[in-house]
Amino acid sequence: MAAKKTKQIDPEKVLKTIEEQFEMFQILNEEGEVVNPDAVPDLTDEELVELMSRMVYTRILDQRSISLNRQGRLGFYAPTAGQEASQLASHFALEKEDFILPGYRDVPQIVWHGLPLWQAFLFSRGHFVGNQIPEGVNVLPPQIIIGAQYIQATGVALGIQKRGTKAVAVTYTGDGGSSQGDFYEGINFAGAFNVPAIFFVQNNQYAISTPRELQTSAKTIAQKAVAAGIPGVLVDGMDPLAVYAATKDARERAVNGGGPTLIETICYRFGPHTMAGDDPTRYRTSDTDSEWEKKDPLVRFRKYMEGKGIWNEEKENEVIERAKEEIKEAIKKADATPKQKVTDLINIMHESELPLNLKEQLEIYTAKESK
Ligand SMILES: Cc1ncc(C[n+]2csc(CCOP(=O)(O)OP(=O)(O)O)c2C)c(N)n1
Repeated sequence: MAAKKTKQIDPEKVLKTIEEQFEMFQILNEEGEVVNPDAVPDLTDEELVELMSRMVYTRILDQRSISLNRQGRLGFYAPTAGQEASQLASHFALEKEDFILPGYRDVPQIVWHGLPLWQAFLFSRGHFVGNQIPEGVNVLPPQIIIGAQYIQATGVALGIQKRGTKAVAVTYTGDGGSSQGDFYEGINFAGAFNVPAIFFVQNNQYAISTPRELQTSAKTIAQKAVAAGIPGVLVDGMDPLAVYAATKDARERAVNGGGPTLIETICYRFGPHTMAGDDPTRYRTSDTDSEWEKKDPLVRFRKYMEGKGIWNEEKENEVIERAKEEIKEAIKKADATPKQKVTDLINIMHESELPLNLKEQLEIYTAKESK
């Protein structure tokens, strides 16, 4: 018997239709010109100056951190140059009561959210004081397990929802992180419970040496939001105004009961993956580097700000000098922190009574350390 004819669905057409919706949102082009006037966010000149100052400061922090690492004065460090718009303009759209769940490269956001810089340096050294977040600073320590912070962010957002506070949980991972199971579980659960969360994928083109093209055959990472039933946005991550506007919009939606958003920021890290020894020249060409250097978020924003008459070399130098001074003080304070001891690690683990085996170890190490 001949098969009954059913109406044919064209899955390829469905996919294409979805992909076509994900155009990259941009406000400032590479020349710092406004290409999307209706979308320019409502920021005062003072706020624009503050955002530019933070971006310049963070570039200096990156340069200083790299050289401190080379001198053996910092431990783990993941460079941030190139990602300032993605990191700082997104953070600029947040409020103090929002919670940030960073990845290891997202130290700038948590510092601007209130983690003292000297503690960030201690985090880099693997010192436990680096992870003792001051009361009232709503950040979690940087996550090393790729993608794990997505599930935790959903949990934090669920907590915010249950408390009924007007805040969001904001988390960041990379393009590589979007291949992890935790990524899908996090956004799916967040969608199912309609929690106030913003999920960032900073697509800096590489997961260490693995190019974005090998992570997924999806044309964009933002479109993965569709399967979770939540809004997804594709943003030029080298454009501070676009990143700010997209984040502000997602935050508004979240605090007003509209649920989570996935935001993919297209960006590039100018430096190596970390200071632990990868050599980007083995997986990227200098032509690719130069193409992305033209998109540098600092250059683009500087042009825009100078065009408005609210930024100049003198202002920039002031920020650079202030950054250098504060970094010097912060590293001094980190140096002055007593070295961590084995007994510290045991003592900070348990609030209540220690289990027997740890009690024994505590005695052994207390004796050793007192010698
Ligand atoms: C679960 C897990 N698998 C593997 C690693 C090792 N690892 C460290 S960084 C990294 C690449 C992450 O790339 P991406 O998510 O794109 O972030 P980026 O470093 O580019 O910001 C990997 C695989 C890890 N830390 N955790």
